[in-house]
Formats: sequence, C-alpha cells, structure tokens
Amino acid sequence: MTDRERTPRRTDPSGDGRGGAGRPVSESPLSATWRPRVRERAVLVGVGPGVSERDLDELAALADSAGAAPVARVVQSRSDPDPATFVGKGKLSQIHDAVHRLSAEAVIFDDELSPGQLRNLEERLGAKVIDRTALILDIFALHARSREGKAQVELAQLNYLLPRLRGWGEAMSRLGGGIGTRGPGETKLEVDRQHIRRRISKLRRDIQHLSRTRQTKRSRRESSGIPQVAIAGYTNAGKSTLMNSLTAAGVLVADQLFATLDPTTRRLSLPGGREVTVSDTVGFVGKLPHDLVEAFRSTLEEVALASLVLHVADASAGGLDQQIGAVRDVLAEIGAGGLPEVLALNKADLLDEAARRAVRRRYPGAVLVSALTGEGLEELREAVAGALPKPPLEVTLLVPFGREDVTARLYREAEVLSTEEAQEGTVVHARVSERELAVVREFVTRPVRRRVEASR
Ligand SMILES: Nc1nc2c(ncn2[C@@H]2O[C@H](COP(=O)(O)OP(=O)(O)O)[C@@H](O)[C@H]2O)c(=O)[nH]1
Ligand SMILES: [Mg+2]
Repeated sequence: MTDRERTPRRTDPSGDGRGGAGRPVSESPLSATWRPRVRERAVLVGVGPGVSERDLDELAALADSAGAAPVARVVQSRSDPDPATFVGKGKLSQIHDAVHRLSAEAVIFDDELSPGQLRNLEERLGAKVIDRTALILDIFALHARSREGKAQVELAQLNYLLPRLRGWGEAMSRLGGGIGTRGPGETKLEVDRQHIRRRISKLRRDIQHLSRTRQTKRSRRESSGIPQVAIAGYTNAGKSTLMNSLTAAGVLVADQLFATLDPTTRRLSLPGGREVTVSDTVGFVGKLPHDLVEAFRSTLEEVALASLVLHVADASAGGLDQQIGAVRDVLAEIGAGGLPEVLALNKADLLDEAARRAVRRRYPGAVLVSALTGEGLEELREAVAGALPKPPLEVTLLVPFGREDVTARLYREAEVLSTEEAQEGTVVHARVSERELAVVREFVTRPVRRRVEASR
C-alpha cells in the first residue's frame, strides 16, 4: 500500500465521513471532511514573480501525500496577486478550462488564500478550492498519532476554519443586519461559530495538560520487540518512493501489535535476517505557515519513538546543506537527536559524475541512492542494519531439533552472532532484548551477559 491507497484512519464503515447510522466519527464539526477517501483529481496553481511549473514539484508531492492526483499545473508570473481572485481574469478562465476538460474535482493553490478569494474562486471555478495551508493541515491530520499531535492539528484546523465558515446568512449580514438577515441560516452559523470557539478553548486546555505528560510516551519505545525505522526528510525528497522500493516485497504491518502505528508502516528484512518496521513520517515543507509550526512539530514527534531515523534528502535539489541542517535541528528539538541516523541522498540518477563526487565528499557517511532506479538500495539496507542499536543482552541458547521456529524467530527479532550444530540441537549465540529473552528463556544455557554500554 502506498499513501495513495490509504484508508481513513478513524473507523468509518460507511465511508461517507459520517460514520453510518448517523454516528458521528469525531467530536470535531470538521474533521470528517478532512479525510481524503478517493484520489481526487486536482489542478495545481502557482503565482509569483518568475514562477515555473517545476516550482510546483513540492506542491505536487504534498497533494500526493494528501491523496490527490495532480492532473495539470497552471502558473502565473506576477508579483501582486489579484485581491479578489488571486489570479488574473485570463488565468482564471484557463484554470476553469483545465478543470472541466480534465474532470478535476479540486484546484490547489500554492499559497494561502484570503476567505474572500477562496469563496470567489469556488464560485467561479465550480470546483473545490484548497489553499496551501488547508492542504498541509490535511496531511498533518493524516499523520498525527499522539493525542497531543491530534489536538494540535485540530486546533490549527479550527483556527483556519473559523474566519472561513459561511452560511447563507453571511452574505446578508454584510449588509448590516436588520430585516431579511435574521433566520435559520444565520442562527446556524452563529451556533457553529460558538461551538468551534468552545472546542478551541477545550483543545488549548488539553494541550497544556498533554505536554506535561509527554514524557510517559517515551516508555512505549520498548514495548514492541521489532526495531522501528522512521523515514524523515523534506516533502518531495522521495520518502514515500523510497519506502515503497525498499519494502517492495514487504508486508503491510496491520497486526494488533502495530495498531497504533501509521497505516503506511511496513516490515522490512535486513541483511542478516533482522526485521524492522519502516514508517513514512510527515514531511518537512518549505514555506510552512507560522500558525502550523506547533502542529507540525507535535505530528513529527512520533519520530522520537523510533529506534533509528532514515533521513532522506534530495541530492539533486539546491540548498541540500540547509535542508539537511534544518531537518537535523528540528529532530534534535523534538527529542530525536540522540537516535542513530542513516542519511540517504536520493535521486542519484539525476546527478552527473562530478556532482556525485561532490556529494560523496561532502557527506562521506551517507548512502547515495535512487528510489526510482533501485541504485544503492542494498547498500542502504546494510547501512540501516549496521546502525541499528544492538540488543543489550548476550546469550547462548541450545535450541533442540524440531524447534527451528525458535531459531527463525531469533534471526528475525534478535541478532544472531553464530550458530553451531551440537548433538542435542543447535547452539545459538545471540544478542536479544529483555522482551525476547522472556520468550526464549527456557533454551538459555549460559548466564546472561549484559553489555556495559547503555543502548535502547
Ligand atoms: N529522478 C528521481 N525522482 C524521484 C526519486 N525518488 C522520488 N522521485 C520523485 O520525486 C517526487 C516526490 O517523491 P515522493 O516519494 O512523493 O516524496 P515524499 O514527499 O518525500 O514522500 C515524485 O515525483 C517521485 O517520482 C529518484 O530516486 N529519482
Ligand atoms: Mg510522501
């Protein structure tokens, strides 16, 4: 499964966002509508001085993460956006044509639109209009795992929504109220607003409380025996593509043990037989609207629970050093700075020999890969296997013949150092976690040796 085929996270058997049988799916008046259910066809629009279609690469990757399929790109080079419709009249009709010719359902703008622009555009284009902020919020909502992360994202969504709410009372209330402006439309809108304001206050209180209890999350790291690899990096670096090509034959992890993880988590077998889970995390974005910084960080915080960070960067993009630096800074701030990191410099297929030599010299410990052609993936698997924290306990076991399942399990979930056939079975020398030890204790023949260095 790619994040394209993702199913909504919250239980929603009817798939209509209402949870069937009139049961609300979430407490928020909005959140059900933030779940992409089908792959919507979308036209991408960028405005700015000297803007080119390539400048919409990041927006395309963001749209993809949110479950949309970009079908066209329209750009307009101008420095001052039109106050009413953001783009000029000519462009508007070009977008309109594209929408109807390509049966697009949505138009996605690479900037934040004012509430008025959003409304005008929807009316004139006859399609759903999404701005950059709403798109990013949508992706955060799909990636938020912790209670704090979910609360931060919902808070940002509601703050975004509040000035954009409209009912049929609104057009008339602009006329100054009075006769003709009172009625169910306006009452309903006011009720919605009050409801949202109350919810915002509650979320703020919850978040204060939750950030105080954040520490307890850390203990979850040990709860699963299989090490977790978190893929982090900028949007458009190729995280999802790399995850797919690395785990092409891998199974989607859907069993109970990992129910709390991302639905895009997969198992990956490393050289030597050790297994890990790999999760695609929320991507860093270029122009991150200031109001979204907190939501982003708390959504990304789950990375701190992983055993290793697989940091993916686009080696063909400009500003590689700054991007790598920015990712590492934020990871350090959210408590993931101490984790082992493997740096994958992706899109090697786009580099010529000179550029390859330059990045190799600049990042000697990194692995040059191409998620697209498969180049370097074997080396990357080895680098991940080598950088994984070692299980802390060294044991010798005697596994009787007929219990090959135990040996197989040790290969998968521990680190097998050596095996030797003996008369009564196989002598296995391995490094295991506390949890693994509990499972295989009956076969241990030698006292357990604990490694001196602290490890996760
Ligand atoms: N040339 C090239 N393009 C790549 C490579 N990996 C990913 N891409 C492209 O880069 C874009 C963004 O990839 P995606 O995996 O969605 O990035 P994400 O936002 O980090 O998940 C897509 O158009 C991919 O096809 C690569 O190794 N080489
Ligand atoms: Mg992605």
